[in-house]
Amino acid sequence: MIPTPPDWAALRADFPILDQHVHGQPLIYFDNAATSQKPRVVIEALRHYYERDNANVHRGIHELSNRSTTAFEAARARAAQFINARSADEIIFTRGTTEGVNLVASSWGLKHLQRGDTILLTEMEHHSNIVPWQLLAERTGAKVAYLPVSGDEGLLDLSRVDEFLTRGVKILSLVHISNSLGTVNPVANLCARARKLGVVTLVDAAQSAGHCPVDVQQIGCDFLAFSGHKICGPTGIGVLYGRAELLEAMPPYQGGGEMILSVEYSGTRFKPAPHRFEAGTPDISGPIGLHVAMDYLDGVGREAIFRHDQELAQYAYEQLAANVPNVRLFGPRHGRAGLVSFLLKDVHAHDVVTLADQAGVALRGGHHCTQPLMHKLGVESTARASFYFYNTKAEVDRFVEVIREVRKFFAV
Ligand code: C6P
Repeated sequence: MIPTPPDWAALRADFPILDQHVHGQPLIYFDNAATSQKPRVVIEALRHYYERDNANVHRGIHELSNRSTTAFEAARARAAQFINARSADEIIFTRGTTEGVNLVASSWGLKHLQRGDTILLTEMEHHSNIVPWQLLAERTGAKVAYLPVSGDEGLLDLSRVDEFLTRGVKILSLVHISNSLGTVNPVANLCARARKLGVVTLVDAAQSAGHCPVDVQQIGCDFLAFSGHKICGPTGIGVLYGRAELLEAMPPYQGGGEMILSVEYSGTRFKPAPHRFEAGTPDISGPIGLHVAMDYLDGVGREAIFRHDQELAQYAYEQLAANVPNVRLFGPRHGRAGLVSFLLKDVHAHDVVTLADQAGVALRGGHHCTQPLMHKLGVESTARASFYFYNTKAEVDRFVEVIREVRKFFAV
């Protein structure tokens, strides 16, 4: 049976922020890779929490604390279901993808890495999946290697995996969907190859978790991190999945309240995972809002979202290529996720983004926290349009028209 496609226009109406003018023009929000907008149900959930249920979790015996704790732990169970983890105990709440990677690098990394070991990344990683490993390498004497990316199409050079994925590698940490290129990496395949060699794996799902089905058992990774704010949830909350066997053997990341079984002046006994990794009062409204966001997204259907975003990106790519002379496009020609990175010859990306903003189109310009990749591509920055399910083909048409006007303005 062919599923009925979602009513995209009705879904768009769930996002109050989209209904506004910017600089006198209807807002076209194409900066979804930076952060997504929030549907009314998520905003309402946060309001309800603060108006009715706000209390600290895991501590109080009173009604409001019980309500908060129940909602907080229900969000953990929902997050496990969202990525098909085997248990809610495999879900650690973090501040976002960045903190998830840092947690693994600090806790697992300091315990397991030593001089001469290799941390394998790819050349298309976000800084949050480079810098924590470089810090760890400095502390342990391990080295960092990068699986190469080939050409402007920005695909991983899979012919070189065997050369890089060797027994000296202790962890392979790679991005699922590139935020600069839109490349979708074959993470299940690479994790399977890593597992055969006993290499631990981490998947950065910042750009995938809310855009396509993500199943940690099918991917076969040991860790996976994502951010709530990119998947219709609040800022300041993220999820780190860790396979139970690994989490149980990992030391705490931070010390403080909530993560202990007992404390004596002489030492401390820690709670099991995941609580051992959540010191102090957590973000409570964050998981509650995220729970509603995950329900909302799965109500829409992440397969349908992926198809929709892909279609918009492919359309945008082709329209830019066909109608804008002197445009340089980055990332795969086919099979890209929902974003397009580009440059106009002799025009700085920031100028493109500034003029687009005047026309009501929100883009992002810069290195997108992938500076090494930009240098590899021989540029300092790109302009980027990134889509979500509430964006429309008509908006892409208007965006292409605006980019044509920008080109004319700069006479390139
Ligand atoms: N990319 C972008 O505009 P945080 O900041 O922790 O929520 O997410 C970090 C992160 C990690 N990995 C990837 C692939 C990402 O895209 C991001 C965030 C934003 O592309 C901000 S630089």
